[in-house]
Amino acid sequence: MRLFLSISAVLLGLGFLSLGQVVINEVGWAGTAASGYDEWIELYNNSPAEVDLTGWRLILGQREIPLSGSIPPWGFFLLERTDDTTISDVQADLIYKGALPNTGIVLQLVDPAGVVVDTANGGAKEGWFAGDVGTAASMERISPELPDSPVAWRTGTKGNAHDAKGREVYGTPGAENAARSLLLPLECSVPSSPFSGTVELSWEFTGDVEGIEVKIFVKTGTFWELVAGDLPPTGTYALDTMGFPNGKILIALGAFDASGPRGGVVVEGEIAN
Ligand SMILES: [Ca+2]
Ligand SMILES: [Ca+2]
Repeated sequence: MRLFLSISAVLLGLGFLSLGQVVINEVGWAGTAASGYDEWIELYNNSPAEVDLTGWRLILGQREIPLSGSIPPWGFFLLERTDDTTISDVQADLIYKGALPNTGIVLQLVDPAGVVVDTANGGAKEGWFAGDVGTAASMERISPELPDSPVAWRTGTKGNAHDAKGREVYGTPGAENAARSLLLPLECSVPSSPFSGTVELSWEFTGDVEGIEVKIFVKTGTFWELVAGDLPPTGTYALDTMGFPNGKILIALGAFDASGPRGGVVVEGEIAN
């Protein structure tokens, strides 16, 4: 049996992972040009219904931030660290305390029932999946439907917002991510789980695929591991599952240009060899 999807399709239960209503959409972990301490975080409501954030929490490593207020349908929620001048020309929805160290941490978004509905930077081996200290660039999710993984985040570019000293922010605090406009349509097929022996993945990225390299990552334990790179925009790959332990496996496949991913998919399955 083969499964097909486009990147916007929601096919829960078929192995292709998708996300809930509210996601961690952008992480300004490097601060701004004005100050490395001027960090910020953006949430996004990827649904047609307003979401009341009462009882929700955002966990930054060891620190827990209680959320309040609400996010409008298809709207953004901007958290600024310490004060509202971090992003000087966008009003914060919440001011928080706590650091996002350059060495990387995992962010978790928890709903009132205690369910972790999203993460950011989960399983990163070191540092952050994207973002840059030199330009104080953010880590932008390329699609609110793509689960946290090495194929889900791209480094922010110079946008319209300004920092505490009036300089342009590398990122899009409180506004649609620039990375989202770069998304390439994808068709992907994966055998149905459980997996055994060799699993054949096939994919086709369309659109402006000049310079695109496909990479495949696998997560069976704590960290994502790169298992293949330098693959063409349309291709197949035989993943040998014999080298992995039996149990849960996540497979992430992404189309990368020189600056980061421009589309991808995350598949969840079970290895039973
Ligand atoms: Ca502000
Ligand atoms: Ca944004």
